[in-house]
Amino acid sequence: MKIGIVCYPTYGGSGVVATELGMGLARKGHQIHFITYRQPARLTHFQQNLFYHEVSNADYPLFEYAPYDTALTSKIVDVVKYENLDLLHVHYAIPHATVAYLVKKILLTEGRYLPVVTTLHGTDITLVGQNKAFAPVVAFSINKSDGVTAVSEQLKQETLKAFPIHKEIKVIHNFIDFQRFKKSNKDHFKKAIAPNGEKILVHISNFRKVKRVQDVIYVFKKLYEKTPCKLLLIGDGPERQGLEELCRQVGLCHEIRFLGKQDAVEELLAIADLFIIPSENESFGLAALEAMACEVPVISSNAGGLPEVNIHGKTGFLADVGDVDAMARYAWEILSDEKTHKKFRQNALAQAKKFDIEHILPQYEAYYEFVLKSCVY
Ligand code: GMT
Repeated sequence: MKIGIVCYPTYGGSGVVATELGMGLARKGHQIHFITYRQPARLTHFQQNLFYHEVSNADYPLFEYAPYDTALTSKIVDVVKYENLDLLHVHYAIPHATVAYLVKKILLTEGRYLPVVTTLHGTDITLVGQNKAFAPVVAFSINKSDGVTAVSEQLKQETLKAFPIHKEIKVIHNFIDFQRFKKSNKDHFKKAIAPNGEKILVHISNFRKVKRVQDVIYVFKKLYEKTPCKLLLIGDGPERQGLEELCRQVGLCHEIRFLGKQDAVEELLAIADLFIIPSENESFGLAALEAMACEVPVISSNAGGLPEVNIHGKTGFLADVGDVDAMARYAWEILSDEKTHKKFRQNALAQAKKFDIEHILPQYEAYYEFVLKSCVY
């Protein structure tokens, strides 16, 4: 198949999933065309069957906000016609599902039908999507897609609750590539970060409010009272400065390291003893899955789709949003006993295997076939 993929090219989860999906499909012989405003962060090497088309926006003095949606629409129309695409798969509803609708309408005037699949990722539904500034357009655009997928059952239910959707939503969970995410020996990193064998806790996110990174620090403080440990905070975002101040307030700057955005997160996960993700809302929690694939148990909140990934009492523990006491208790329960820790590590890996790209990719391929067959022209 010749497939166009539209996504945000950043480090965010939806861009990562879209890029990994495209790369996986290209390995299987499909021709994949990424259409974005910048080279996707994970698209770092030349690969057979993969193409990248950059959207350039027009600068004009009248525009206070240059109309990216229009530039993206024009670019997609051009790529579809020139590359003869069979299908367009857009990730994150805003504005991609809306742009896709416009693309379809333009191509129809030329007698061509382009099937569109939209994948809902999370904040496009749970946070920003429900803002009055976007909601009617989001609902309309989802309903106009030929196929709609959601990355968790919970996100599907939340979408149906929040919007008047009459389109069937297919759940296709996020996935993990075990070629890349697996436990490896990085003892030299471990020695550098925890020279006295301290336990290492890791959190990875975009440091937005919704991630509640302050809870990670509170949990860490409580754990530190019981055992020597280190905390690695990976990623960057709007909350970072406040978090650095919080570290100073709790007097733990020497034990907490802000590592910024990292490409090879699997190398840091290789030395982690525990992963923490206390989000207010999380449609899936790809970062937790990446940790589990590297045999790292997870302490998470029970928000959104996290219970579909992290299994309470098996791969880690779940607690109510903001319940840092429970999270710290659970962290200690896992880390205080070697045998328990090992069991949780094994369970985390076994659970991650359910989301192996090898199982999930064929679900997307089958869904594309289904959409192509069932399109009403
Ligand atoms: O987590 C973020 O803020 C980034 C966001 C995105 O759209 O890039 O992530 C969402 O999509 C990921 C991939 O499907 C999911 O794993 C994340 O759980 C989801 N984030 C939220 O729901 C907050």
